Amino acid sequence: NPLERSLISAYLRDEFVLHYQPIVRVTDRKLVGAEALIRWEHPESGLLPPSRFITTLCRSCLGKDVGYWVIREACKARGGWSNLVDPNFKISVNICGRMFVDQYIVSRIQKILQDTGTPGHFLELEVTERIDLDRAPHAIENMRQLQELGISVAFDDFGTGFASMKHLLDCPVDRIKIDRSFLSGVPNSAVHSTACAHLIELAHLLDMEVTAEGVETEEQMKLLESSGCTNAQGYLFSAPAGEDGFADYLRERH
Ligand code: G
Ligand code: G
Ligand code: MN
Ligand code: NA
Repeated sequence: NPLERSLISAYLRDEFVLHYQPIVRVTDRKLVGAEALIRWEHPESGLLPPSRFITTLCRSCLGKDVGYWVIREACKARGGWSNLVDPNFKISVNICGRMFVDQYIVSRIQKILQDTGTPGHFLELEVTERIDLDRAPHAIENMRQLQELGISVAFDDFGTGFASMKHLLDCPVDRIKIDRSFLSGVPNSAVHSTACAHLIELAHLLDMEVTAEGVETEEQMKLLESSGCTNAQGYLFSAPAGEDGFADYLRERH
């Protein structure tokens, strides 16, 4: 697979970078965290978004290594922002579902936390794909052990995955992230607005927090406020920015 070969050389040449998008609390818009989003600084094509390579990367032999590299980079960046953010500011990292299947995931992440001096509660793992729990029953045990380290687990793109409801009930999840396709219909589509409000209500009934993704307008914020949504993320606050750009954003807010 030629893409896979290019990805390997990209990793060896250090061409992956992380961008960061702020996450704010809905009630007062206080900055509570950021999501790390991978990009590939391609020498000829420029900055490539994850949609161009993430599926192949996750399936490749490099998937786990890059996954741990992302966690390490994000923890280092979080450490560098300590004077600019709240002590509870979380850095959220997307990980392929299959990483929970890695029998060493707990010790490898524990090592990253130690090496970078990161308390567990600084880190949130976003699970982007469905984990095959029948084939990997220990994935849930790994999740619980990570939570014992203070790390939180979020279900990403919630509402779009196959059998996501059953999945939600089976996994010890702290938060759901409502996919931006739901917000995109607010306020024009009554169906989308209703679905959004009910997803938030469902999460609360299950004792989970909710981050709404793709928030672009004040009208969307009104719905999130009235539904009691915990956090919001989207262009209304900021697009994802490179590490320097994000640090500038933090300094401006500070
Ligand atoms: O930044 P952008 O909106 O293009 O990201 C699209 C999607 O790519 C994200 O929603 C996320 O699901 C996925 N993604 C981004 N960064 C990473 C990463 O570091 N690892 C994995 N596995 N997925 C990522
Ligand atoms: O993890 P996930 O795939 O959900 O990552 C979020 C993606 O959505 C990022 O690639 C980011 O660039 C994109 N994004 C972030 N905020 C907005 C927004 O307000 N509107 C739209 N259309 N896309 C967004
Ligand atoms: Mn995500
Ligand atoms: Na998402």
